[in-house]
Amino acid sequence: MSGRNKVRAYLGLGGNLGDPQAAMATALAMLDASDEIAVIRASSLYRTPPWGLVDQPDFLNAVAEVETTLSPRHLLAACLDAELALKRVRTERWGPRAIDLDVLIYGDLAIHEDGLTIPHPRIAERAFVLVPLLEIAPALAVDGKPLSHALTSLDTGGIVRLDLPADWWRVAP
Ligand code: A4P
Ligand code: MG
Repeated sequence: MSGRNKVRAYLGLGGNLGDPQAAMATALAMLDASDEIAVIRASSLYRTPPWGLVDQPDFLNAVAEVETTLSPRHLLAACLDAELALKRVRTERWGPRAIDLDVLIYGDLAIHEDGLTIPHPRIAERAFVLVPLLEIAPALAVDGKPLSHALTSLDTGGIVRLDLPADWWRVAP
């Protein structure tokens, strides 16, 4: 990746069908293989109770910190390409999925466009995003507000950190 216009971004990963750990590892390896994206680090994997539509299996969730020369829209496109390559079947909203990739944060940009909202609008409502995000970026703030404050009002019960090596995502699944 060239040194020009590198932006730090955070991606949210989740899945609850098939082998989500393998799907997330493959997705991160695919993004990292692109010239325009470097995965700097990934959080631990967490087993999390389903949010939204609760009558479905537990999820695995993680967050990755990346550096990218892509625009926000192209970064989202790369995430959607990785999802499609992993043959995610799109069914009901908030329903079960093999892999879901969200662009949580892109530098300090705020974007409200058709099909693209950054920071991701529901970060502060979701312990399954905040717990892994704060693990790798404890001082992160959105709109000048530390995200660690948002976590204090959320229920983190049932969220379990998996005891895996830090480079779980580099391990060939
Ligand atoms: N889109 C706009 N902005 C963004 C962004 N910043 N990142 C658009 C990603 N996508 C963005 O996404 C719908 C469209 O949103 C995209 O095509 C893109 O153009 P989607 O992933 O198809 O829709 P979705 O995932 O069904 O809905 P949504 O609202 O994105 O849901 P989430 O946030 O993905 O939540 N419970 C636990 N424990 N863990 C989970 O991971 N995930 C969900 C799905 C529900 N419950 C969960 C979990
Ligand atoms: Mg999504």
